[in-house]
Amino acid sequence: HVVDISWFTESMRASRPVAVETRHRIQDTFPTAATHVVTVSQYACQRRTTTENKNKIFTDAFEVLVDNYDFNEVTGPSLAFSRAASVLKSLPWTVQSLDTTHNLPCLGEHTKAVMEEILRYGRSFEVEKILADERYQTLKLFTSVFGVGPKTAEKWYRRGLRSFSHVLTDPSIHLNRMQRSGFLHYGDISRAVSKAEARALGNIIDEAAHAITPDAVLALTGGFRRGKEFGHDVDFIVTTPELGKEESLLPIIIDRLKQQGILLFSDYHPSTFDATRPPSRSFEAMDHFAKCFLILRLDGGWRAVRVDLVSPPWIVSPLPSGWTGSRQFERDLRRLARLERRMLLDTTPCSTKPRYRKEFLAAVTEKDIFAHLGLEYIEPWQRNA
Ligand code: DCT
Ligand code: MG
Repeated sequence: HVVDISWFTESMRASRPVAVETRHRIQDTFPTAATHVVTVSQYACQRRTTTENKNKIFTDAFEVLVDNYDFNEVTGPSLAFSRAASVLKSLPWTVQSLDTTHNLPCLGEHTKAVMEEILRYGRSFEVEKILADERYQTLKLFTSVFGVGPKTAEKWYRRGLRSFSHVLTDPSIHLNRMQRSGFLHYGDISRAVSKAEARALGNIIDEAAHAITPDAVLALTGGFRRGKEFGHDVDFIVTTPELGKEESLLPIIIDRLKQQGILLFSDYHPSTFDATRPPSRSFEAMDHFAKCFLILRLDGGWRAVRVDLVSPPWIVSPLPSGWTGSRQFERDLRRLARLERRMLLDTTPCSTKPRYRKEFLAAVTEKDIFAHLGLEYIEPWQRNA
């Protein structure tokens, strides 16, 4: 009864051949001499990745490199190390020798050199050098504040600021509302949120949504839907089958939370949904639905928690598809659709591009979306890429 068109696909001319999927074979020699062949796809959406990461020693190092490249706005190597980390996270075995990685996708020369160092010395000197770098440390510190992105962090760094007290006492620095809340609740919101806390927040928001309409539907999404024990925030989708009513859900929920005295911060963005916009080709395309970024006070061992709510129209999705993540999983779904299937995956349903023959494939469930893309269904708990 529900039509999920949140993952709009647009197929090109029917005559165009569909690119052949690139698959890589690896010899899995772990743990005994008994060898069996496993194929590992270069796309995260064709791999099953649980929360159990057997190669954390490598992926932690890669993440430092990714952050550092991002701070320097170097996108190629940043993506390369993100992809490499994601491939290693999907392995059910720990890499103990580079010999076992020959046929794994996405591991380039630089990646392998870092892995070699870690295998040999237990650490990477390149990573250690970055960790000791003042600019890296400062940008890492500043971007850990809610509302402070790499641009702002860089600006502060260039002004010679190196610590929170520098920022907070500098008369020339004007903090916006989000940053003020970020500093005010820094201790609390930089502490991980537990599953039990996520559940407690779910009850509060569910109650607020149901007070508006008994038909409201609330679904947990983001990392907690993927089975993570902890998160940096709690993500929810909230909607209702009454057409158009979803527009008013978030403002009323926010108002109610305020009345209850538990709203510490709210940044509401109304829907910017525009049917004339072509689907986005961007990796990072966010959807255009009404959403809000909140800080709520959770009772019982008082603490502040970051909460994101998104409210798409019912027809688009009561299903938590695009917001489930992981980020790399979503990126690779789009990349595979575009490069291997000649389709565009997007949350906005219209393209005016004349060269393309428009054909929208409706999906009722998340499973339909995978099926349209010719993919095996990957459970949310297997999407921790
Ligand atoms: N998302 C995305 N692209 C981004 C950011 C987010 O596709 N650049 C999607 C995927 C996950 C979802 O939004 C929620 O984002 P986060 O809360 O940042 O991620 P998370 O996986 O829930 O991780 P955490 O546990 O740290 O909150
Ligand atoms: Mg999250």
